[in-house]
Amino acid sequence: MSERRVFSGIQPTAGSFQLGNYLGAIRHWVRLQETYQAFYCVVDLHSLTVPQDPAELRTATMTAYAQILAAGVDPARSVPFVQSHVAEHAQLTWVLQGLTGFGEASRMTQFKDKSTRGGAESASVGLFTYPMLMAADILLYRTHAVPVGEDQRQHLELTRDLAQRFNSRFGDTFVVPEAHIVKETAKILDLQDPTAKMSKSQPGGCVFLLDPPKVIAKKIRSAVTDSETEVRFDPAAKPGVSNLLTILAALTARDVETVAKAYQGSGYGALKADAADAVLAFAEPFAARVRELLDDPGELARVMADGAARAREVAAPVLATAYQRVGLVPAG
Ligand code: ATP
Ligand code: LTN
Repeated sequence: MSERRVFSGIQPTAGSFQLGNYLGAIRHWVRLQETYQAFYCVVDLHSLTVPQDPAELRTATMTAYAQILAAGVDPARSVPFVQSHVAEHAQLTWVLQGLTGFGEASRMTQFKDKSTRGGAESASVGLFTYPMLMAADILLYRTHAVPVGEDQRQHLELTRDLAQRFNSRFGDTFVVPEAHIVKETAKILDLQDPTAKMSKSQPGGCVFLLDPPKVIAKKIRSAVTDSETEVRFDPAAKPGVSNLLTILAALTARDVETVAKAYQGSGYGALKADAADAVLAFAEPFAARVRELLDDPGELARVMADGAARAREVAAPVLATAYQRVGLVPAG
């Protein structure tokens, strides 16, 4: 087994993962566990940065964990765990907050978007320090590669800056991680507004993998395209059609140009129908597996506890080193 590590996280903020989460991130998690020591985390602490309902958060965390396993993350080959089970994440965050500039944090576009959406006054301080918690997640495991979608690139840059800053002030402690962003599927677009990324917060154009098959198929068949009829991969001029081609190509392991050629002369209807079939071919067995896992909460809790214990084994000594390097006196 390689000594190189990957780390990634996903928020448990909705009942179901969306297609962009799967194609942009989790599909790559599954692949990377073959060649890396992999740590995959349901980042429940990140969900506390916006108002949340306690019962919903508990359910969403269990469901998110089950979805990671159902997607193919294998506890025998990787370490799937829940962020709040490993206290070191919150502890290292505090250290990193002291190293982050106020201006630097203010430039994070995700913070700017999310805080202006609900009115800047009502945004929490947690939303502002969210990227330092994410940096702590990554740095605690001396991570080399972080598979994420394009929207996380700026947070990764901040994580790299913080690692370098810490290392140069206090001595070599953290690995400076690389973003692992697969270009083809880095930004799956909203089906109703193909200029925006597919997002849980815009449910109209978002495919939730655990939705009933009919709902999923209808959303894909009613995807916004354009007023032409020609199927062509051209993200700038034809974002809607190109997005469907990207989805279909990724799910059938082909490249977009090959897929585009297959629809020359056949119009948008056939492309939409086949894209819907490809999504359902993945989503239906996926949902069945998630239900099976959730039907045995005792076993799920056991796998979770085992993941947390293995994560802590790596995180605890790294935190202890960081504490010691910044000058905190050990307790005993
Ligand atoms: P949403 O916008 O739906 O709330 P999110 O970014 O909050 O999504 P997370 O659970 O935080 O979702 O992210 C999980 C992973 O999915 C991240 O690596 C993120 O980059 C990726 N991701 C989210 N949306 C897309 C998308 N439309 N295309 C590609 N990757 C995506
Ligand atoms: N911020 C990410 C989720 C996330 C993450 C991480 C991703 C939290 N911690 C560590 C990669 C590595 C998001 O909103 N998608």
